[in-house]
Amino acid sequence: MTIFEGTFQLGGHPHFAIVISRFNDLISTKLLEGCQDCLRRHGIDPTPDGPQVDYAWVPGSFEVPLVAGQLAASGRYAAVICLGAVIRGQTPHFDYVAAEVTKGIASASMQTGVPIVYGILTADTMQQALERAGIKSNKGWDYALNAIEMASLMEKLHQAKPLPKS
Ligand code: INI
Repeated sequence: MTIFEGTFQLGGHPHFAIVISRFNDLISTKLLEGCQDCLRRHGIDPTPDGPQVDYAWVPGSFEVPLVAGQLAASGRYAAVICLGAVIRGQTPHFDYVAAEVTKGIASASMQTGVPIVYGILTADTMQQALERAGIKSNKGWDYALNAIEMASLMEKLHQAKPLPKS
């Protein structure tokens, strides 16, 4: 039987899109830096005026799934990476935004068949978010790595020959 597994070296010049939420941009811009650093070190040119990565900025995480879904449906990208931060406040707003962005990204990925990486940090405090966006580690790096692995895996699945009819 076949074992399908993604790698971290992509052939050709695959295109990626990154959707970034401006809300809590102290965090999302740090995630973006980590994400770009990982792409660059895996041979993908992340420069905004370059040929390989397109960027879309949205007001908040709630708006991320719509834009990520449209980009994925365009068929132009090997993967779409979503970056944002939802931080708990004094009201239930956090729960609504976190739930919708999570469901929305999963649903857009399932509907389009394109990997859409869930790079939305959810944290109880700004301190927790900062620790994951550069102080201790930078999850943006991991999100880019997930995108590369999924792009590679999906390419292998697409190339697999259909099974013979029994
Ligand atoms: N958007 C975020 O990205 N993070 C948050 O923590 C957040 N909170 O808590 O309010 C947030 N709200 C804005 C929301 O994403 C929409 O942009 C807004 O509701 C307009 O649709």
